[in-house]
Amino acid sequence: MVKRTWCAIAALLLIAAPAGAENGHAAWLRYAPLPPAAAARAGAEVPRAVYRLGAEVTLARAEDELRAGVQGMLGRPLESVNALPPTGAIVLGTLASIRSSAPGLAPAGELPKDAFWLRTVHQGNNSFTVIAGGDARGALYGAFAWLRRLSAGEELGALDAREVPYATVRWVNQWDNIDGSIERGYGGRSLFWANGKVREDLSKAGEYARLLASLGIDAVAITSVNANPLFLTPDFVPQIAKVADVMRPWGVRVAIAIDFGSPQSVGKLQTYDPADPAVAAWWKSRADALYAAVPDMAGFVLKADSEGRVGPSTYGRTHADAANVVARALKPHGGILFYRGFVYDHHMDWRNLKNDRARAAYDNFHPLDGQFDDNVVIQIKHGPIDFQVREPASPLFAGLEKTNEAIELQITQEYFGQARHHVFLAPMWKEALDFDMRAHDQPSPVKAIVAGRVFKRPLGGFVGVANAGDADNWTNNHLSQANLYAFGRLAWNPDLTSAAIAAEWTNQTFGTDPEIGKIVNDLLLTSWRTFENYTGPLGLQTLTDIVGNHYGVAVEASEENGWGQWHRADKQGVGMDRSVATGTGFAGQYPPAVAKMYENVESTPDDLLVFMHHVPYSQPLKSGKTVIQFIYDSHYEGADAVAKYVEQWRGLRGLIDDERYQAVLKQLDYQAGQAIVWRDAVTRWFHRASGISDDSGRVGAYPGRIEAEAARLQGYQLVTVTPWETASGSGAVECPAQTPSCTATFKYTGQAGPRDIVVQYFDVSTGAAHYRVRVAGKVVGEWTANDRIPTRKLDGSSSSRFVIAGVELKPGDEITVEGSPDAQETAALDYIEIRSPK
Ligand code: GCV
Repeated sequence: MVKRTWCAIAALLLIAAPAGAENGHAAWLRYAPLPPAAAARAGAEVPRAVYRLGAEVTLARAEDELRAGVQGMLGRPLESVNALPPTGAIVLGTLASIRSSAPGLAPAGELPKDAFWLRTVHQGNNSFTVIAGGDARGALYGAFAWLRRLSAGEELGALDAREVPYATVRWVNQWDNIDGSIERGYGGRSLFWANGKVREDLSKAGEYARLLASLGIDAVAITSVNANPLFLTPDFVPQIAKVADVMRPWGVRVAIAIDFGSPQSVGKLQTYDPADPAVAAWWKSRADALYAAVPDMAGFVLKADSEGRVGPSTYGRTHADAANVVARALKPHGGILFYRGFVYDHHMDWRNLKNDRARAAYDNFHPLDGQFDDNVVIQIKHGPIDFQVREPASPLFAGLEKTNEAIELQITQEYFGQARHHVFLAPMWKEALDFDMRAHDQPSPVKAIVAGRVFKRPLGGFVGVANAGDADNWTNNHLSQANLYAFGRLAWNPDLTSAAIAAEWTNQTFGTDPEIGKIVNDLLLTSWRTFENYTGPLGLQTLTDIVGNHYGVAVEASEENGWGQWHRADKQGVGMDRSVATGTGFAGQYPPAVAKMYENVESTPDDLLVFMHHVPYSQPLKSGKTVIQFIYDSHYEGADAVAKYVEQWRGLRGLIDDERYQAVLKQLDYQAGQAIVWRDAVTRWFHRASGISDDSGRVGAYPGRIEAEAARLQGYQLVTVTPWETASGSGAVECPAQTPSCTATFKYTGQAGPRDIVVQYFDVSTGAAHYRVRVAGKVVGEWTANDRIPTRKLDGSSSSRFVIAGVELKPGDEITVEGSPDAQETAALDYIEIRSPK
C-alpha cells in the first residue's frame, strides 16, 4: 500500500510540471490536461472508480497508472474501490479473474499472454470499462493502451478492442559498460552501472522500465554485446538481481550479454571450446546461479567471432555449436539465447572486387539453418552492413527457414547524427519490416518472417539497440525519444504506419493542438529522407568517418581499408557491383524475385542503385537526372530542409513549453549548420572526383563567403584540414596553443544594411576556445566553443557555425574575428559568410 501510494504521487508529480518548464523526463507519459472539449466528452465516458482484481504488483502498477493518468488528463481522481460498484468502474484484471468475479463484464473469447481486451459495457445508466489482460502484464499493457486512447481524445464509450502482440520477442539491448559508459550511447550514462558495479540508486532504471512497459517491451539486456566477462562472475549475480527487482514490477525482465571466452577467463578452464563437456558444465553452472537469484531472467545475448570478439572459430566449431552450448544451459530455466548474426571479417582485402561484407551474415549462417536449438534466436541487423542511412533488408531473413530470428534495429543514432541531428527512424524501419522477400514466391514481409509467421517458428520478433541513458530527458535530444517510442510500437504492431506512430507520439509528448501535430509530424516524417539527402543518397551509405567517430562527414574514410563499407567512388563512377553476373554475387542471396530485381541496374530502385551497382556518374536515374546531378541536388535539398525545420519549429513558440521549445530550436539550428558542412563536403568531393559541374552552378561557388585563409591574419596560421573536403577553400587558420589570441580581419564590400554574419569555426573536444567578433571595432558577438563534439581534430565533426543576426554593415567595414585558444583547442576558423537576414 505504501509503495502504491508513493508511485501514484510520483506519477502525479511528473505531470504537475508547469506548462512553461518541462525537462522531457515524463517523455510520452506526461498525462497533460486534455483540451476542454475532449475533457468534457471523456469526463462523461470515464468511470469515477477503478476496481482491481488481483494483488500482483504489475496489476497494482497498472492501477496506479490509470489513477495518475485520469487525474492528469481529466483533473479528477479515480477512486480505488474494493468491490464492484453497481454505478460503474474501470475493472482491471486478468481475463480469468474478471470472468470469475464479474462474469457479466468479461468479453467472450480468449487472450494469450501479454494480450489485452478493452471493452465498455453499459448496464442501464451505468457503464463499466473493462481492461482485461491475458495475464497481469497484458492488463498493464491494456491500461497503457487505454490511457493512450484517452490522451488522443478518442471515443471511449463504445470500446471493444482486442490486441495481441505481433511477436513473442520485444526486447531492447543496452550497450552499457561496467564503468557506466554506453557504447554508441548519446543519452548520458548507464541507468544500471557506474564505476564497475551496479548503481546504488536504481530509481531511474525503474522509471525506464515503466516507459518500456508502456510500449509493450518486456525484456532488456542490461550489458553491452561487447561483453565484459566480469558480468558472469559470482559478484555480479546479486547486482543483476537488484536491477531485475526494480524492473520486474513493470513486467520487464533482464538479460545480459556474455563473452564466449568466459569459461576460460572467468571459469579458469583450459578452454572455451563449446564441444568440451567441462565448458558445457561451466555454462550450466553460471546459468543455474543466475536463475537462482533471478528466476525470471530473460536470457543471454552473444556476439561471437565479430569485431575482435572470440568465438567458436578458435576451435574450428560452428556458430551453431557455440549457440547451442549456451542455449542448453538456459533451456531448463526457460531462457533464450540471442546469437548475433553480425559476424564479418573486418580485415578484408579492398582491392579484391569480389570481396563483400554485405554477404557475410548470409554466408555465415545460411549453411547452418536447422542446426540451432529451439531456444536460440539469430539476431539479425536490419541491413547487411551496419545501420547505414539506407540499406536493403538483409537477405538472411529469408535465408533461415528452420531457425528462429529477430530483427535488430538500432534506436540509438550511431550513424544518424548521434542525437545531435534529428532523424525519426520509423519510416526506415518500416521499409525493412514491410519489405517482401518473396520467399518461395509467396508474400513474405520481413516482419512476418521474424515473428515466425512465415516459416512457422515458435519464437522471434524485434530487438532494438536502445538510446536511453541517465540524461534528464533520457535521450539528450527531445525528438530522439520518438525513436524509442516508435521502436516499441512497431515491436508491438509492425503494421502501424509511421504517420500513426508520429501522431500518437506528438499528441502525448507535446500536446493535441492540431498546429503542433502539423509541425512536429512533418519534421518527424520527412527527417530520414532529409538526413539521407545531405549524407549519403542512392545507397552510398552514411559517408561518415567510418574508422573513427561515425559522426561527421569524411567521404573516403570507408575506402581502402578492411572494414568493407566501400562505395568505390573513382573518377568514372561510383558504387559496389553486387550483381551475380559481374559483381560480388550478393544480389543472388535473395529469393529469386528479389534477386532478379537487384541484379540489373534498370530494375534496382534508385534509392539503392549504388549499393547494388557500380555506375558511371552520367548514369540516368528513373527521373532522367544523372547520378552526379542527383548527388549535388539532394545535398542542397537536404541542407535546405533542415534550415526550414528551424523555421517550422519556431511556429511552436507559445504552443509548447518554453524549455523544450528552446532546447529543440538550439539542436535544429546546430543541425542546420552541420547539414551545410555535409552538403559542401560531399558535393565538393564528388565534383573533384568526377570533374563534372553542377548544372545549377552551386558547387564551389558560395556567395557571401570569405575564406579565413584570405583574411588579414594576426597570429593566425594557415592549417591543412583532413579530410580536405571538410574545410572550405584550401583549409583553415588556427591560433597556436598558448597564444593569448589571434585575429582574422575581413573587409565587407557589399551594400549597406542589416546582414547576418555566419562564422564557421572548429569546436574540438580538448578545450574551450573563445571567439569575439567586432564590426568597425564594436563587439557584435562572442561565444565559447565548449560543445562536447566527439573529435580532437579539425574535421567534419568539429566544423561548427555561429550566426550573428541582423548586424548593420556598410561598405568598407572591417569584421574582425578574435580567437583565444584554450588548452589544445586552437580557436580555428574556416570562413565567414555574410548573408541577408532570414
Ligand atoms: C557494440 C557497430 C558499432 C559497434 C557495435 C557493433 C555491433 O560496428 O560501431 O559499436 O558494437 O556495431 O553491433 O556489435
